[in-house]
Amino acid sequence: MSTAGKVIKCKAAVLWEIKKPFSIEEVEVAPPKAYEVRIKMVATGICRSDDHVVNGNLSTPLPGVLGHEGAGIVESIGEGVTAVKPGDNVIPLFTPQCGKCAVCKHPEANNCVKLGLTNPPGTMQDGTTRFTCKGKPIHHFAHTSTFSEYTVVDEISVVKIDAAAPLEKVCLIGCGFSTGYGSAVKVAKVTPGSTCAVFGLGGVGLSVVIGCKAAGAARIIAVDINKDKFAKAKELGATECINPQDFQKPIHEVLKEMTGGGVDFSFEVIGRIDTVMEALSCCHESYGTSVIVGVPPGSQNLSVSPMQLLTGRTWKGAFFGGFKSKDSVPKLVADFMANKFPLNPLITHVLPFEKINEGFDLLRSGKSIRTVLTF
Ligand code: COD
Ligand code: ZN
Ligand code: ZN
Repeated sequence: MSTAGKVIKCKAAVLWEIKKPFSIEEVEVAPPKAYEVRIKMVATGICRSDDHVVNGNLSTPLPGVLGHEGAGIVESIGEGVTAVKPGDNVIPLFTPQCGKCAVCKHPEANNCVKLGLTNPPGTMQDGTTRFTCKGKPIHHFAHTSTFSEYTVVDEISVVKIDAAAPLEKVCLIGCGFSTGYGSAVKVAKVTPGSTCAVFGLGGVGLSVVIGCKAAGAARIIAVDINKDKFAKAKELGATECINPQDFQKPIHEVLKEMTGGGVDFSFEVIGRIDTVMEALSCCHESYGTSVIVGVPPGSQNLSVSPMQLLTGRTWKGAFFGGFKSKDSVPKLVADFMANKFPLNPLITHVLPFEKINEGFDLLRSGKSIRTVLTF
């Protein structure tokens, strides 16, 4: 029996308030309105940014359905939708691509004006929500809300991918992989033979390592305070691994000594003010490029001497690896299918969706890279 046009009752992980576990609840998911798409989720990864919402470091209206790294199948579409049809395999896009704004029309930029980063409304584009639980409206998160058996997204926040792609793997292309890989190949534009330093070896940082290797870097120095991450980093292309806690002096000095003056490209993939500064300082003062990938909590600001840049450094940052989401995600899926990069090593755990809190515990304890929840 078709569910199109009807309210669907299903399970979702609702975060009622910060610093509390997710509750698996029965929610009602309204049919998609015009230019909206309802998706049956098949798999979703757990990203640190979801945890930043739980611990209060990233603000979004609650109660809400989090999750932004998913893949699924279109269940039904609203009026006017042309980009996808029921039955299509899709990836929801936390960075939309409206195609009409000045950013979307710019050949390089990807931060579509519809992203609404600074003050996320927690709703669909029309200002209302499609989730209800116990009679209360439940907010959306990051245009995606993948921690639900069904979700509704705006047409600008979803893209069709190869029907043959394994959704329980390519869900990582919805965030962690693309964010890291693109930071290396698209934002920094790592060059063959170069030396790179990657701070933070979570799912995103390891994807930076994959990107540096794909771009032909000769040295990839991986930096993390958890040495258990080093074996995987080496497997994916890191040539050296260092733990800042093993040194008396600041790690940027260590890196400068290791590289005769500084690295060509550095990446901060942790989300801390101190490591953003270390990453900037470790790249060569005359020609180094440092890329900010992580976002430090709340309203923390940096204090930096202009001399750091006047000598010739470049300092950059981007969401979603600088990729225009609708244009790039299907291509990245095709590249994965063509074995141009691996995703399997990033997936350390697979759990049924109901065990979502266990998945977050694995991330918090540093035991997982990516847990994929399956529906
Ligand atoms: N020095 C070195 N390494 C450290 C330090 C430190 N002081 N502190 C932590 N680390 C290591 C941890 O041991 C861990 O291995 C790694 O840093 C972080 O990995 P994860 O698994 O916690 O995180 P990821 O890879 O899932 O995500 C990292 C981000 C930087 C993307 C995330 O934390 C973030 O800042 N998100 C906000 C940016 C954003 O919203 N992006 C868009 C959606 S993700
Ligand atoms: Zn993410
Ligand atoms: Zn746009």
